[in-house]
Amino acid sequence: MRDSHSIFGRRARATVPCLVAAAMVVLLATPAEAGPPFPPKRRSTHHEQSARDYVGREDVRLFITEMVERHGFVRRELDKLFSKAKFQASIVKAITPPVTPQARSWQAYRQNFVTAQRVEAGLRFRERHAETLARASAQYGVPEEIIVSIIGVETVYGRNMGTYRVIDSLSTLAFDYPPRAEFFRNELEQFLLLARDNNLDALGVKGSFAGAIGIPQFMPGSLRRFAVDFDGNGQTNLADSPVDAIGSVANFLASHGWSRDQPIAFAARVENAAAGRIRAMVDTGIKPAVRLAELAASGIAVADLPATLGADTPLTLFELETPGQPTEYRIGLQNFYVLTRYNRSSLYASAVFDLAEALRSAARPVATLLPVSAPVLPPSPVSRTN
Ligand SMILES: [Ca+2]
Repeated sequence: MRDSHSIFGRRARATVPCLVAAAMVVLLATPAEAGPPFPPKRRSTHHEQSARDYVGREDVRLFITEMVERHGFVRRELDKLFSKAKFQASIVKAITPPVTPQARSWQAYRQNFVTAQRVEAGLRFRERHAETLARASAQYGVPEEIIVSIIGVETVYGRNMGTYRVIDSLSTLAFDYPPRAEFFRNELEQFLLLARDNNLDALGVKGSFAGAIGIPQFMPGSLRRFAVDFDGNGQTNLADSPVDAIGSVANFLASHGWSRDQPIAFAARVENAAAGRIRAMVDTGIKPAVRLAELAASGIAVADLPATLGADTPLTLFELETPGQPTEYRIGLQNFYVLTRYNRSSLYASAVFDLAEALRSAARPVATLLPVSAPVLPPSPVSRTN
C-alpha cells in the first residue's frame, strides 16, 4: 500500500533480520570487536568535512539508493534528511577502544551501577509501577527485579536516555566508523523504517551515542522487533512510557529464551584457576556449554545450587577481574546468557544481576540494604522468590 503523504514514502512492513541486543556499548568498546582505527572514507579527509556533506558522499548516495529500492523511500526526502545529519567526532571517540587496552575492572564497573542511590531509586520505580511489573513478570516469566535492574542500569530509570540525535549517531557510525559499519548501516536502515512506521520526525529522535533509544535503550532493530505497546494506547513509545518500557524489556528477554523460575548465576570458588582444565572452561565463552558435572570434577565449588539442576545442566564459567584483587568466578546459566543478549558483556549481565539482587534484598519486609560497595556474591538466584 502506497502512502505518498508519509514523509518517508511508502509504508512497508519489512522483516527485521537484526537480532542484536540493545545498548551494545560494552561490546562495541571491547578490543575484540574493534578493527583498524578510524579512517574517514573517500571524500572526507578529516572529520569536519564529513560533517558538512553526508548527502554528497558516494557511500551515502549508495545507501540512499538501496533504501529507495528496497523499501520505497522517497529519494528527495532521504536527501533532505541526510543533508541535516551531522558527523559527531565525540561519537567516534566514545566508541573507539583505547590504543593500549587496559584490563577492565569489575569492581569499578560494578560501582557505577550497584549503588545505594540506584537501589533506592529502583525501589521507588518498582513501587510506582508495581502493577505493571507484576503483569509483565506473569506474562513473560521474567523476575520483576531483573526488569527494574536493566532499566536502572541503562538509564537510571529513564533519567539519562541520551542527548545525541539518533540520525547523527547512526550516520556517524555507519559511514565514519568502518569497524562496525555493517552493523550500524543496518541499524540506520531500521531507524528509517521505525521513523516511517511511527510517523516520527527522524531528526527529533534522541538517544545514546550508539543510537540506543528510550528508557530501556533499544537499538532501532531491537525496538522494531521486540518493543511492545504494554499500556495499550495504540503506540509503542519507549521514550515516554515506562509501562511500554517494562513490557518491552520483559518481551526482549522472553524472546531471547528466558526460562521462567530458573536461576541466573551463582558465585563459584575456584582454587586452581591456572589449571588447564579451568582455563579451557573459561575460554569456552559466554554461551552455556559446560556441564554442571564438570565443575565438581574440576574442584569448583558452587554454594546453594538447587538440587533440581541436573548434572547435564549447561552453564558458563566466567571470571570478573579487578586489577590488584583476586579474580571473582561465577557460573551463569541460560538466563544469564539471555542477559548478555541485551548487552554482550559478562560485566554488564553481572551488574544487572547484582543490582537485581540488591533490589530484592532491600524489598524484604525487614529492609536492610546490602553493603553495596562491597562485593556481593549472591548465594541464591534472583528467580528464587519469583
Ligand atoms: Ca504505549
